[in-house]
Amino acid sequence: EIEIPTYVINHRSFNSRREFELTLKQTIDSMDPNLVILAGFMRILGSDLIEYYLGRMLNIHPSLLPNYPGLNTHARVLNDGVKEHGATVHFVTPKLDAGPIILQNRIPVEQADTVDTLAERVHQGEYEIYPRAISWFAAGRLKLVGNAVYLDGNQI
Ligand code: NHR
Repeated sequence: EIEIPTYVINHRSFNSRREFELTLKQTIDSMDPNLVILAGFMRILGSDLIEYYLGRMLNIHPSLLPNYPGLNTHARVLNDGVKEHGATVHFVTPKLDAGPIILQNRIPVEQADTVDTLAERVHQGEYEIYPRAISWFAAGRLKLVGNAVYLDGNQI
């Protein structure tokens, strides 16, 4: 059994994004992490924080980036009638959902899909690719060099 320390930081208890992000940074750094992973994180982060964790912060986004950055991706995919959807693991950079891509999981969009059924299948794919990318990083196999992603020394 492992115990994972948990801290809750409510952005609504701060007067500015800057103050929220300072507390976020201090809290994260108190744990001296090798890697920071966003999971369902819904606040746009300022470039100071992003630059500070550059190359050691990942996000998983529910679309096949660069398609559908931002919010409400499943509804937008259904509305556009596109045939393929999925999830993307990427390094976080100041430009929203635009950081270098590490892994993607693709799923077909079915005629009968709703936002809920699509979200469920996208999630199943996320459970495969996020642990894979994280374990690559933990093993020292994954690196961000400039805007390029390297796995085992080879650019991907
Ligand atoms: N910050 C930076 N600088 N770069 C990225 O790539 C980021 C980021 C912060 C979060 C996750 C992202 C996603 O996976 C993420 C990537 C929230 C919004 C957003 O519009 C956009 C993208 C993502 C997460 N947030 C609103 C805001 O004003 C609030 C929305 C809400 O509360 O419902 O922060 O999609």
